[in-house]
Amino acid sequence: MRFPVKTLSLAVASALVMYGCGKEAPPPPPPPKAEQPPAPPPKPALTVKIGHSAPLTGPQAHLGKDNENGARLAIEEANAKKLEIGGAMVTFELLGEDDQADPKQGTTVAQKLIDAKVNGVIGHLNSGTTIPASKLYSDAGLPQISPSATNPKYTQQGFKTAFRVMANDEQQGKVLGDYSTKQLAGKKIAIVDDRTAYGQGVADEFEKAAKAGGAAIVAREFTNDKATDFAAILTKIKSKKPDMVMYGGMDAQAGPMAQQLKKLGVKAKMIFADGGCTTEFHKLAGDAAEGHYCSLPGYPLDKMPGGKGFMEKYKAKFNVDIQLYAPYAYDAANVMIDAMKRANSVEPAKYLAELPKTSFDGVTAKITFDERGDVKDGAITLYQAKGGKWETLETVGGAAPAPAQPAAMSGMGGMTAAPAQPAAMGGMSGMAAAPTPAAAPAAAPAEKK
Ligand code: ABU
Repeated sequence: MRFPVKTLSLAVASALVMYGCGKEAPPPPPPPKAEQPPAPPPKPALTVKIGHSAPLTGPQAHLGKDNENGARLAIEEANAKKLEIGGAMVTFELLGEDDQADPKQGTTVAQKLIDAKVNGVIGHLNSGTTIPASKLYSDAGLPQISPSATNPKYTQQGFKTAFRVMANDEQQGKVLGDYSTKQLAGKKIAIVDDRTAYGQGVADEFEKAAKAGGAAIVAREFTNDKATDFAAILTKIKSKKPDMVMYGGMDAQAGPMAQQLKKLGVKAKMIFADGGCTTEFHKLAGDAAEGHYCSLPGYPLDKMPGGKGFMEKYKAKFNVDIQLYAPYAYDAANVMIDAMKRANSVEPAKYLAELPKTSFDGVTAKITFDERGDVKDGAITLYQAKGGKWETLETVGGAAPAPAQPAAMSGMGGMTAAPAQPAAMGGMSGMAAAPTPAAAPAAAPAEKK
């Protein structure tokens, strides 16, 4: 098509006139986009296995499950916080094993956990399993924190890997012996133990303290941790006319023993340490529980900041009350995770170096360790069975807790310390004699030998 030159010139001219009359020029093309920095790659995910071992079958199954629940609660709370450790997003996984409270099974389970490449172990529940297992964990360089094993030998073997969060039986046996002779004026005392590392050990410590307090040990008998019939030994004991009967063992035996003592017409009061200081004792003994005594490491849980909060959380999650050691297992797991955070590593060798420097506000205590791995300044509280509950008598030793916060404020997570038991048992009407706290030392980090 051809246009006359004149027509074309007019069109160009009128276009120029239009732009010249204020019409916007088309926008300049956008500058080339600056390079965006690439999104950082997601943090790698890391699953960290924490082993747990306790009796989950047999007469102590209720206690073993309680321990496992305590450790599980700590781990689930840590997972909810989405922790980053050593550059990885860490998820903890609890590997729970049943050692049946049997020393041989304890070492089998220990080897199984080592083979499963757990990064640490919470357990075991019993001294009889904890002590032999501790050699395997030590050889494997694997940190172990027992919530409940109280035989002194556990931390006296020189293993850098062994820790516990509960005062031991040198302390507990002595407190029970002193209380029996001084407060209860025991003069003729019979002792029965279950021949376990715990039962025999605490009975031995009690015997030393009771003798030092001027009492005569009129009988020393033993049973085992599966027995329920004590007629033969209690009949012998009756003939010695004791004014007290000390039992070194667990609630599954202490309960029936109390019943059988009553049936035999023995008026002497029983006294025992933490293994019998449970709600289960009341269930098993029935009205024969009345008036007997027990002790438990730590302050009453409901007197500790964070204690009531823990009880409520535990009940809400598991729909059962605390049996005995769950708060200690909760603390033990939290102490292990805290050491990993401080080390910025979940590798056993690295966070093990942080464990002796622990200073952790647990629900059972402000947890720091001495040079052996025992909890420092462990308190012992005495209780008496009254009306189907354990009532607090007094607390000996330990640093006094700060006043308990209302449950709503006490929220877990950073918490402060507290002992477990009797509160869970429904008891704990008020704590009696405030301890004579040895001033809480400004803990220099313990050097594990
Ligand atoms: N603490 C008494 C029960 C556990 C144990 O040491 O065997």
